[in-house]
Amino acid sequence: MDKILEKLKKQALDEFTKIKNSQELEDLRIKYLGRNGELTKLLKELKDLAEEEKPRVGKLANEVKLALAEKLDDLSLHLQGKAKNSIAQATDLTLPGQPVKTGSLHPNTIIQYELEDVFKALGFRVLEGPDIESEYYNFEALNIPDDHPARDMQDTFWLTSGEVLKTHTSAMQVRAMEKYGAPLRAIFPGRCFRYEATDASHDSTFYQLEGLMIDQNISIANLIAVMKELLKGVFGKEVKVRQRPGYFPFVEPGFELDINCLICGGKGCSVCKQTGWLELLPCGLVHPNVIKAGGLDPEKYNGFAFGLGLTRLVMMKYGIDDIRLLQSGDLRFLKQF
Ligand code: FA5
Repeated sequence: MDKILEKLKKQALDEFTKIKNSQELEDLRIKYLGRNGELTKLLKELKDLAEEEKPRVGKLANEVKLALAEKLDDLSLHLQGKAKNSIAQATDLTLPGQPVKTGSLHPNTIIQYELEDVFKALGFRVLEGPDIESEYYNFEALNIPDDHPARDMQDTFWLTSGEVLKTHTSAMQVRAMEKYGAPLRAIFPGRCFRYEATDASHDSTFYQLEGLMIDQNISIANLIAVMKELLKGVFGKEVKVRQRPGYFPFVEPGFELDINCLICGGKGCSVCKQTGWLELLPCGLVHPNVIKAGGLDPEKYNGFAFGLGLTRLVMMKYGIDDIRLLQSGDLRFLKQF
């Protein structure tokens, strides 16, 4: 038995010298020390030895087992060290960094951030509202009761819960007054949803940026001054605009501010529906009923509001002739910004 053990030890240690990787190491561990390994089998035979032989041979067998296990552990550490070294060698920390491909801001976001800066400089705070809105804030609080024909002006996505996908950022007006009271200067950029047939200037999902100023003695002159500042901030130059009366139940009086179409220079195209003008900035003085819904006294406070078509403004700024490109997710389009 002594000779068999010595022979097995030598054979195993010889084989261990040829190990090149951790898989081979594991295979040899199983071959000699595994449950059915060669040494394990010999150990099982110890019980058949004569009683006086058992202690000596048992001790020797244990020494062989320990020697093999120790050698395998050493080899395992050696292999791990080699793996680490090869990674360290492959990474030369003195080399210059490789450029990482990054995304870029969506044109809508670029203009939204620019406008936020313009308005923050004018003392406006930036607020955001929910996309799923209650019927109350989207319509009723804005002086559009259930049976009012103005509800038909906006084709609405109704949810089975009775809520709506926000059709306009005006839905934030009363929420803001309730939360911040007066005086108040705030803008609410946000995504809007309408159940509309799409064309070059209409999408079912688009962005607006609402502005609201509530204080004492606010006039149309304040409104126009802010509108001019807004357009100057985006275009960096004077742009041709026209103002005409507009009807919205939540303002009185109400206006539409149209911008001369910058796609065709006012000659007429599919974006401006051949009129040379694009409806961009409806606005007006906040209706007393809306001020009341916001928890404020309309005898004391008044204000103006506007609902900028942010997506259309982006089109004008960058000369984009189809609104649908903006939500297309087409990288060839997006990479240009
Ligand atoms: C409104 O949504 C009012 N809440 C705006 C308002 C606010 C009026 C405050 C008075 C005071 P209107 O439905 O016209 O109004 O939409 C406002 C702007 O959003 C439009 O001028 C247009 O630029 C843009 N818009 C409307 N529908 C779409 C659409 N389907 N696709 C892209 N832009 C749209």
